[in-house]
Amino acid sequence: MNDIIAVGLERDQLREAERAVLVGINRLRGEGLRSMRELAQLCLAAGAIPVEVMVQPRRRPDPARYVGKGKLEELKALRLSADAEIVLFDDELSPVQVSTLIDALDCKVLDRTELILDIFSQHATTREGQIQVELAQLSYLLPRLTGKGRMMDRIRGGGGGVGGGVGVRGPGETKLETDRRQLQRRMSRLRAQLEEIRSQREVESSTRRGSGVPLVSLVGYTNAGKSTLLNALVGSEEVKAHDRLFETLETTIRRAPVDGAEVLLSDTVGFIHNLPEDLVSAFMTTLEQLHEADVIVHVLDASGPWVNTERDASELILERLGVADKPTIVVLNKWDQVAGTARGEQVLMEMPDGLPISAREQMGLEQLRLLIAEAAFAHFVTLSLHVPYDRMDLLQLCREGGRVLSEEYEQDHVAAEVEVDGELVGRLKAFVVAPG
Ligand SMILES: Nc1nc2c(ncn2[C@@H]2O[C@H](COP(=O)(O)OP(=O)(O)OP(=O)(O)O)[C@@H](O)[C@H]2O)c(=O)[nH]1
Ligand SMILES: [Mg+2]
Repeated sequence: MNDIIAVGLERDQLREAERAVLVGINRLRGEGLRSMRELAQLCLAAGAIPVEVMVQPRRRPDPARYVGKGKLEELKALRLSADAEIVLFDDELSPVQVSTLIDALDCKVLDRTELILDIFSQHATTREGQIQVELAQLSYLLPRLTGKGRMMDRIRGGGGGVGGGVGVRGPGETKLETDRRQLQRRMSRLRAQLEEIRSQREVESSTRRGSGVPLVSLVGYTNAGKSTLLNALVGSEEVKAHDRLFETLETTIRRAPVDGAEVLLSDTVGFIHNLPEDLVSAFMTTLEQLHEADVIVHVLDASGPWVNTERDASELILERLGVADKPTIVVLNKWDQVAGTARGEQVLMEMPDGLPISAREQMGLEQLRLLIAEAAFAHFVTLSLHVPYDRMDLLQLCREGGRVLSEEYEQDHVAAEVEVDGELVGRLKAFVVAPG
């Protein structure tokens, strides 16, 4: 695990971090390994250190204990010898499983969904993000509040004392102790607040639509390099990029130059395999602007061994969001890592539709800009204009909402070729000349 640990946590975080044993079952050959590696990365992103891994080959989890009876004994010993405060399970656990596991292991027991929720709550910075995370946490907890207080045991971590740590952030104890009805009231209040933020966003987006600037959305598996790519295309360090899962939670929109024009570029929350249902609905708002995207850029980490699986998982989510039909450009990012290797060749053969780029090394970005411009302005019309010098404002409008392909300054007008759409076409009518 050392290679993973080295990249995830800062030095001072390492000292205080809790230690975790990771547990999973290997349903299909190989798939278990991928999933466990991802669980280790999630663990690091949440601020804990994976110290031991246990994988039991079986078709499905045991309904009462997740693993088999003998394996649970082994796990107990492993947790003690590894001196770990947390045992992390790779699937969502049922209340019965949680109860049995806490009794047997006498430590903090967390599942994959809680881990993701924990990371989200650490990374949410805007009010909207925080509300969404709290909503997701509450809807995860609600069906699990069975009255036996097991949930609290689990959060407190068996007899392990209180205090901060993984899986404890978020709604907090006092809120959990209140009854279901109060939780539900809290949830409807949060939904109302979200609704308000959403209507505000409606206003903003209709202003944007009026401006006619195409919206290009970067999507893809978490850690694929979306934020790095946004920064590279915008030409500044706008968004934090970090080798950590779910670094970005909130949507950022920036203007970016492409081949003689500008587009709006948006960065979004990363996708992950088995995205918990609660989170899918909670983050719908964030992902909703994908419906408005004119073009989607699907960013893949071509250097990782799981590029196919990650592409499938992301495409599934795009389908569920109802945006799979939009014009999509697939980019094979981190190409600097695989250029000229057999691995690179294989990826190219399997994904001939992918454009190899490196966001970090700024390779292939010119071609990507061309592809984006082509897709974003596909429905625009090209006009040849003679614009009088006292109507230069019109050319400015073309620049903002479309593209100025050429301009020549002549005696009493500017001869320009522009690409525009919408109402701008009508406003330019008086100045259109026959081409040539
Ligand atoms: N070698 C290499 N590394 C890259 C490239 N692009 C991004 N990275 C690295 O990959 C890691 C993740 O990059 P991010 O841009 O944060 O990824 P993201 O898709 O925004 O991730 P989330 O916001 O967590 O979903 C960072 O350590 C980047 O430096 C690239 O072209 N080549
Ligand atoms: Mg990001």
